[in-house]
Amino acid sequence: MKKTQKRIITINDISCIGKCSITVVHPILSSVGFETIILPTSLLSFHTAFDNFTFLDLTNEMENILNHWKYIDRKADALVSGYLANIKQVELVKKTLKEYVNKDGLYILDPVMADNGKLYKGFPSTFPTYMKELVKLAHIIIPNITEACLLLNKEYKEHFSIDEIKEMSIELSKLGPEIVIITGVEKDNSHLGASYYEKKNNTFYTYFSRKNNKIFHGTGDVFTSTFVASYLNNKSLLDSLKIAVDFTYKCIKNATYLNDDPRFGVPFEQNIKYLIRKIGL
Ligand code: PXL
Repeated sequence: MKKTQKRIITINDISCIGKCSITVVHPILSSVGFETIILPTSLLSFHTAFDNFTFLDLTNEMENILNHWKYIDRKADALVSGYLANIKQVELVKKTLKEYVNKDGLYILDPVMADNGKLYKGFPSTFPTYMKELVKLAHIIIPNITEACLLLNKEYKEHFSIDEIKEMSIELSKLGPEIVIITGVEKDNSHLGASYYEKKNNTFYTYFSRKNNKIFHGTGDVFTSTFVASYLNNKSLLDSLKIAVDFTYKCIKNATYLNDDPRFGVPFEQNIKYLIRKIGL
């Protein structure tokens, strides 16, 4: 057993059915050896891509929890934030970072709010402006292309060239983050993957797997958590990018075999052993 254990706070919703957010991020980070502390933003019967769902906004309870955590000193090495229920929760993420993450801790922001050119149900059009506040504080951000466009006030279109993705990454890094990872990058209409831009050495890199025509829910969360699982286990940035792309692709491939409704997400659970091997644990 290792003598130290990294501790990560995850801020995300609990969607009871339709694997995404906490039900994806938490098991993946736990399975690679991290202690996870959860701060749930909302509780839903199904995620919002279903036609109907119940929605319990947990903002008040988040405030209670954050005020209560001060009674026990247990700061985290990293914060990973995802789906927020409203604008007020942006302030609560800032409070978590300030009060419960070590000074040299890492903030990884997945600015969950949109895909395929559209904001998710329930988000006001002003939401990206508030999300930008968190971009300024994050060390690493992991937007998809739609979210990157919204953060830059750039119009979304079906296709972006790799040069345009690089330009957007550089623009986003100017807002603050040291590393910008963009997901859902396409090559030749046959490959899908992600890119990273690292500010300190001005490097840009893309990595792809084959593209699957069916789109499954929750794959952004699978990508973010496998990236964090690798990077915080001291894999290089490039290796972490490759592991996250390959793992996500493998899960999508398995999901097509199961032939389930894509809204129920991908069977990442069946690939956890593969992830552990890839990370070299
Ligand atoms: O995976 C993104 C996500 C997370 N949480 C909820 C969602 C979505 C995307 O639709 O609805 C509740």
